[in-house]
Amino acid sequence: MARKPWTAIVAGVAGLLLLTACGGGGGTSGGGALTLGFAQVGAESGWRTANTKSIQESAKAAGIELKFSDAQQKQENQIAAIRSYIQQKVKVIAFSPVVESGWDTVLKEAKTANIPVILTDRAVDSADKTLYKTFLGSDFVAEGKKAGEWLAKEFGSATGDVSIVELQGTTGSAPANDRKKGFADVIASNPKFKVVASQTGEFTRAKGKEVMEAFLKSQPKIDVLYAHNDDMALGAIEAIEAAGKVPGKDIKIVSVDGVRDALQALADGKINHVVECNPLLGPQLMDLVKKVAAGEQVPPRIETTETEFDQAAAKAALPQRQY
Ligand code: GZL
Repeated sequence: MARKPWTAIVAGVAGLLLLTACGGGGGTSGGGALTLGFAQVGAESGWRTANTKSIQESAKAAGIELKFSDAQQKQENQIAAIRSYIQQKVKVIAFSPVVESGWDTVLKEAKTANIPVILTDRAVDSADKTLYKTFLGSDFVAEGKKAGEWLAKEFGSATGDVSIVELQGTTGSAPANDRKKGFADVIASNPKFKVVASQTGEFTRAKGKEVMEAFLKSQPKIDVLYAHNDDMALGAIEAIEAAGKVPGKDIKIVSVDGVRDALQALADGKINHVVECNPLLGPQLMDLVKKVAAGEQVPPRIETTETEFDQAAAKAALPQRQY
């Protein structure tokens, strides 16, 4: 076999080193680790904090190099982060869309760059399902239905109208749209259930408290608060107590997420029912990232398993609650 001149061998090795240094065909760091760009919504709630921790810890455990950004609940920041990941030629992009609409342009840019995208937690309303590989998260309509079914049971024997106030999540977000729909579909079956006020509390304690203060001033009678997440319910409890009323008794409260502070309030009788929404998506996400990076087929939608809590279940769950 003809021996290669030593110059050809050196050039070949140099080329290989150069490719590796530049991340080869994209998607690996200098050390060869798979790179994931994750554009997070923000840090608005206890649920989001637990979700971020799960993603960061799982990436480390999976040996995946994580590039992470916090959009402070602004869509323009998430779009900028995704564009930055495209420029950096990451292997996979994942994100939790703060709102459902307005993603087609940037997702088409990722597709053009041959970077697969995974949706976690929240969905988008894009008609083009080829813009992302899969969705990993909860069925928010089912969560809203569970909250409605609890209310229907709790107030089934009530004679007069049941006045409900609703603290919605972030306007235009999938959890706000779907939790509102699921709840409304269930209570529509009984005309005595009346939503007398419904407004966004932006998934935060501070805004939930502020809006609940306004509800308490404007509504002559409030029997129930339906909060799209625990943080808004916990803020509302502060407003209810400041108004001299007893949360959990004068005003019954049903909430969604299942963070530790809400389960404690449930155990203390200040909240009456909590529907779980599981934030610990990290391990499943990393499995999906590796499969997608390898070009493997993945299911179009993967839903998380979750439960709901009454007071006894909350007391039982608290000692082991991770978040
Ligand atoms: C639901 C998630 C929601 C939580 C809120 O999957 O998107 O956003 O219910 C969080 O606590 O802010």
